[in-house]
Amino acid sequence: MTKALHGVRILDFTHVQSGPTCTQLLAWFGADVIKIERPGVGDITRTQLCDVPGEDSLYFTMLNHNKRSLTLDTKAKRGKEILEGLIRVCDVMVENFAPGVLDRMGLSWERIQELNPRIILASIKGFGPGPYEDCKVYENIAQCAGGAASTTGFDDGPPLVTGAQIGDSGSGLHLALGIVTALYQRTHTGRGQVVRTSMQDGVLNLCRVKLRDQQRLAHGPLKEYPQYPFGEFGSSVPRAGNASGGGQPGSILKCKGWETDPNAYMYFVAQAPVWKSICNVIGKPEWITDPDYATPEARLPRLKDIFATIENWMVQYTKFEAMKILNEYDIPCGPILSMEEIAADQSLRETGTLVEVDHPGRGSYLTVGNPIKLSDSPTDVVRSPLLGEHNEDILKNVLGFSEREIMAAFASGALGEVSLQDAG
Ligand code: CAO
Repeated sequence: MTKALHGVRILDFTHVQSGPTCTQLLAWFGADVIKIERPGVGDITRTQLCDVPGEDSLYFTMLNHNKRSLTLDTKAKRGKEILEGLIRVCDVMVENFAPGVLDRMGLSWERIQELNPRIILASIKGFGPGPYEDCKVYENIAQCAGGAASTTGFDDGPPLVTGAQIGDSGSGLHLALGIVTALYQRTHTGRGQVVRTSMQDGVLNLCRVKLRDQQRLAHGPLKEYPQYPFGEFGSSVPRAGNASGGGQPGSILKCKGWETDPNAYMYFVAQAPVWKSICNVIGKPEWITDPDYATPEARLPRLKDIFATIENWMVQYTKFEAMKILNEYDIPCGPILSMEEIAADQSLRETGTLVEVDHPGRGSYLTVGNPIKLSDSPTDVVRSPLLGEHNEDILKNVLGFSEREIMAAFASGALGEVSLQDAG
C-alpha cells in the first residue's frame, strides 16, 4: 500500500524535540526524511537522559523513527555544498534552530529559493516577530509565555507547567499541518513558501479557552470556576485546579485506594443530559427534582458540595470498577492512568498507539506510535537511525554521487571521521 506522503522528500535540519516531532509525523505518513546531524555529535538528544550507557537515548529514539541520518558539517565548504545539493532535490526543509542560525550559515530564504524555487522552508522559533524574537526557547518557557502556566494549578499555589509537551510536540504538530497545507497549495501554484510557527503561538492556540474566559471575566465571575461563589476573582483568569474548562462541570475525585496509590482517582463530568442518572447512581434521587439541584444554573454555586457527595460514592470503588458502573449510564468519566498502566495497556498496543521497537544497540523499547490513523496510509514504526547510518546511501541514491565522489566527500572530512572509517 502506498503512503500518503510517498514521493515527498524532507530535508530534516531539526534537533531536540519540537522539530523532530514534526518530521517524525511526516515520515510516518510516508515522506522520505533525511536528518542532517553534526558529525561525531548528532542531535544533542542522542546523549541526553541516557538509560543504556553508550547507546542512543530514548529521548532520541522516540522522536526520530522512520528517518535516515546523514552526518554533515554544514559550516565546512564541502558540507555546505552537499547541503545545498540536498536543498535542490528536497520538497521541504524543516529547521528549529535558534533565531539567526540559518542566516549565519548563509542560508537566507532568498538563497534557498535560488537553489530550489519549489521548496517549502518550515521553521519553529520560540517567539514570533516582536520583543522576544531573538530568544532561545525550551518547552516550559513556551508554556509560561503562551498562557498555559498562569492558568494551570490551584488558586493558592504557584503557576504550574504540565507534563504534556504542548510547547515542543504541540509546535511540531502545528508545523506539520502548515507543511502539508503548503505542499497542497504548491500543487496549484508550483511555488514553495515559508511556513513559520512559534512555540508561544502554538501554546496560546491550545489555551484558546482561557483567552475566552479572560474576556468573559469582564462580564462577571466565571461561575464554573472553583472560586465561585465564595472566592475572589482578580483581573486575570485564575488557576482553576481540576475544574473542567468546558460548559459541563467536572472534577478529579478520589477512588478506592487513593490513600496509597497516587493515581487512584477519576475525572468525573457532571454532564447535564445525564444528571438524572448521576443522581440515581450516587443515591441522591431527590436531587432530580430539588430546585437547588435540578438545573445546571442552580448547581453552579453548589458544585463543591455536589462533587464531594459524588466522591463519597466513588471512593467505595476502584477507578476501573467505577468506570464500568458509570459507563453503563453513559456518564462521562475517565480514570487517571499512570504511565505504568498506559505502558501495559493492551488495546493501545493493538491500535499501534503503543509500539515495541527493536534497536540494534539498546534492544527492544516501547514507544508512542502515530496517533493519527489514516485508513489508506498505515504507519509502520521503524527504529531511529544510528548516527550517520545512511551517509553513503544518501550521497549515492539521493545526490547521485559516483564512487569516486563519495570517497572524495568522505575524505574532505565534511561527513566526519566516523564516516571516513566506514568508507574505508
Ligand atoms: N554542522 C555545523 N554546525 C551545525 C550543524 C551542523 N550539522 N547543526 C547545527 N550547527 C550549529 C549551528 O550553525 C549553530 O551555530 P551558530 O550559533 O554558531 O550559528 C549551533 O550549531 C547551534 O544552534 P542553536 O543555537 O539552535 O542550538 P542551541 O543548542 O544553542 O539552542 C535551542 C537550542 C533549542 C534553544 C534553539 O535551537 C532554539 O531556540 N530553537 C528554536 C525553538 C525550539 O525549537 N525550541 C525547542 C526546544 S526543545 O524541542
